[in-house]
Amino acid sequence: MGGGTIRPGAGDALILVDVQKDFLPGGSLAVPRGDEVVPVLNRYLAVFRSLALPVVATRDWHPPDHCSFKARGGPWPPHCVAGSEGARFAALLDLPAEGLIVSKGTARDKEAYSGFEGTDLDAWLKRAGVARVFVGGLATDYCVLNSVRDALGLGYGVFLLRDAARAVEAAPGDGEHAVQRMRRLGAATIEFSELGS
Ligand code: VGL
Ligand code: ZN
Repeated sequence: MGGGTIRPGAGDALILVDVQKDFLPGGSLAVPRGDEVVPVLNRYLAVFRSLALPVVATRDWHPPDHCSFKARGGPWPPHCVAGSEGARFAALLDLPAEGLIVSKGTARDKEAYSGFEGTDLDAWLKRAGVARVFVGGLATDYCVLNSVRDALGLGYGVFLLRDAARAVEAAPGDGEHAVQRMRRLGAATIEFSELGS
């Protein structure tokens, strides 16, 4: 595999953020080139699975009248309504059956960009002995950024999977700014070729 220097091992977990149909091309809140993260995340998934390391998939899981939707004065078109087709994970994502699924943004009147917000993700990771998290998915400038920020604040080491994240870019440069912010906060950025095995 890679000739890199970062070797996932005991205490590491992979977190896939919101790799859901509504965030892919054709979806109601499509992230430009969002589909490109799927094959790359599958490579990371294969590594973590081969090492029997924990995998977590977060999902946006909104009620039909969520406060982030335009009809309620929010910034977004309706997306990832709980139980809908658009809320399903990308069909080609090789999610392990034993992985943890974390639903967020489930309360009608509360936005939650971070997978840690209003969920038991932190407790689950701590129980599993996780100290470092490898984070990729959608979108770099929203849910990835907020999840990485919270992970760092909670004391985890964080690797942002730069080749497995894409940004909404509501304003041009938002994705790059988010990456810089995550770096300033203490995240390391890696790509698959840097992973040792
Ligand atoms: C997200 C916008 C609205 C995300 C979720 O997953 O990054 N972005 N809801
Ligand atoms: Zn949302």
